[in-house]
Amino acid sequence: MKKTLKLLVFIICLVSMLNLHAQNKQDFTGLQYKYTTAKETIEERNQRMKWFREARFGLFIHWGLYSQLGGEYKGRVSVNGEWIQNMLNIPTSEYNELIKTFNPIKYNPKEWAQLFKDAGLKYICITTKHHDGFCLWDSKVNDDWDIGVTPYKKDLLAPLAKEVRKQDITFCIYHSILDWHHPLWPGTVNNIAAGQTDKDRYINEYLYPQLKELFTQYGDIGMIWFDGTWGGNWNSEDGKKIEEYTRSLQPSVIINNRSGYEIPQPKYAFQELINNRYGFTVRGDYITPERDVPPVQMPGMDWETCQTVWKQNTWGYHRLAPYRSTKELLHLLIDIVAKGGNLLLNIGPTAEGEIPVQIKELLLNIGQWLVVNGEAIYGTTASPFDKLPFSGRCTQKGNKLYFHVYKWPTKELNIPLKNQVIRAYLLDNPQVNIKVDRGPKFISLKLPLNAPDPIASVIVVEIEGDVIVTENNDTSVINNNVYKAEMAKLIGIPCDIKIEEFDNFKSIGYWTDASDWVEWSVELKTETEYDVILDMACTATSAGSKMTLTVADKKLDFIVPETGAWNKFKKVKIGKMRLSDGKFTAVLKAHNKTGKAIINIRSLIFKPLKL
Ligand code: H79
Repeated sequence: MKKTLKLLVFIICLVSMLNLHAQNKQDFTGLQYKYTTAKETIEERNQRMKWFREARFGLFIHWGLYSQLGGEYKGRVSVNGEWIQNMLNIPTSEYNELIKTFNPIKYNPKEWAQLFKDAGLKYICITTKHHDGFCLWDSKVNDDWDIGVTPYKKDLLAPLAKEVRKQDITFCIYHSILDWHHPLWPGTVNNIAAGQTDKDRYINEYLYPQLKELFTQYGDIGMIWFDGTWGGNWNSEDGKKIEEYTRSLQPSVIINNRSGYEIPQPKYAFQELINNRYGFTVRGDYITPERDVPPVQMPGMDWETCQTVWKQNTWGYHRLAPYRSTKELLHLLIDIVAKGGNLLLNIGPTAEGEIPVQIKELLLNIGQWLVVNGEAIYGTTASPFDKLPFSGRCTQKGNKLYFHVYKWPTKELNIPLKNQVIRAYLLDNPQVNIKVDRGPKFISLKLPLNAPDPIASVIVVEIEGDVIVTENNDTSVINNNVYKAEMAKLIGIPCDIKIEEFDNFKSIGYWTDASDWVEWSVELKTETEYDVILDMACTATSAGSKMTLTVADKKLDFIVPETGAWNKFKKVKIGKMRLSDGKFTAVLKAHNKTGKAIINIRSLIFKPLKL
């Protein structure tokens, strides 16, 4: 039975991979507009989306009864703070007690708003209600499970909306459609409240009236982040209706993709990488990859990655979870913006209403960087480069290219750019021009000795005309027959292989099951003999697995060599192949696994030999 299931999954995977050409970008222009429930012209849509597209950096706030537990209950720990009722199977009668003790007396929305301003945030999105159903405002259609019943009593949303708007920050709301507390919610798996469930009554008597309260009592809402349409028999029609209802309350509101309204799904050029990744389904006004950054740019698609400050999957406050570093979060923001998306960075205040000091520090560090470098983030668009020959990212605005340099070069910085350069300078010192030399492929910037910023230093290059990238970005290979990790199809039942990233390069990793394999669509321009090279890494203890590369009817067997470490990549020649020109599939399979994993791969390269 298990075997049949696996086979079925495998066939479905294969079918979904047909007709896909690996490429770096895919244009989605017009797609979301075509299926939107908003009645508007494309110009009106662009106008409505404008603030969101320019904002680039928002804050997610998860706050509720669960914040009191901080991930711990009666000596047991849940990885996830806001799911604790479900994760630790806390009896409803016990969880209900939390309403008697929620009293955020230290809540100071004015101070919060100041902190958010200092962090450089452009919008905030707060959980008005999470899956446990507790409401942060005193709802008229709820008399047992909202802030009005707690010792605190006062509405938490209005003062926050007011204070953040004073700081020019857009107020947005999160709202869970599923509700573990409400007896009418028809969710099966997660419905902790026992009752005579009735979806239509839940929608009409509870969900919609609550949305009406939120959209009529709190001024202009920038965006609503629906979540949790699973567990019940919520369907596309319900999704369409809730979008239409929401838009009828405030036509300019931006709606995320979790309303549940199904629109025809586009085939992504990199489908194999995003299959089943959470939040990629195209619905609403923009897509919401959760804890995940799309592997490449998606021009024409509005998107926002949400990620939490904690190193583990907790969104609500957690007492024990370690925090991410400033560097990690800044690089995350820069990477996202360089791909054309937004970052919605999540924090969880304590039940007393305090923002943990570690979070304050992270936010202020990011804010300090943005004071100097915000110009290179806000209102910018994605990088024109597929790849840069240094560790860093690029964003652009008008005739300015912003290079966010992670590793400061010891000599010059080379950029594969054809345009005339008007001038180049450091963003933290615009008065001083940087000397620019021009080579055949690159412009070369003579940088000062020391990096202005240890995490990311921004160099501005002002250019003439539309940006023109030098064709061949990769200097190491003739003919550009480089098949990168992100272009590979990862295959298995299920597939353990994943794409990871070291030093700014994507690589194939987690190849822990010898029955999984990878494939590339290869197109060769010349019939000749090729050196076949793998840019690869493997530890000494794992080296030695036997592999075969098959291209057309040619086979190449080799033993995986060691490079010293899983992140120490070397270009290794695995052999020669005589191949004709044309389109092929290059299939790389393993025969065995001698250590923890088989191999890590950045690229497969066919280097034509001179005749
Ligand atoms: O609000 C945050 C999550 O609680 C919510 N979306 C973000 C923004 C979310 N709800 N459900 N899911 C995400 C997907 C389901 C995840 C689960 Fe689990 C996996 C539920 C149980 C296992 C993650 C890990 C949540 C609890 C443990």
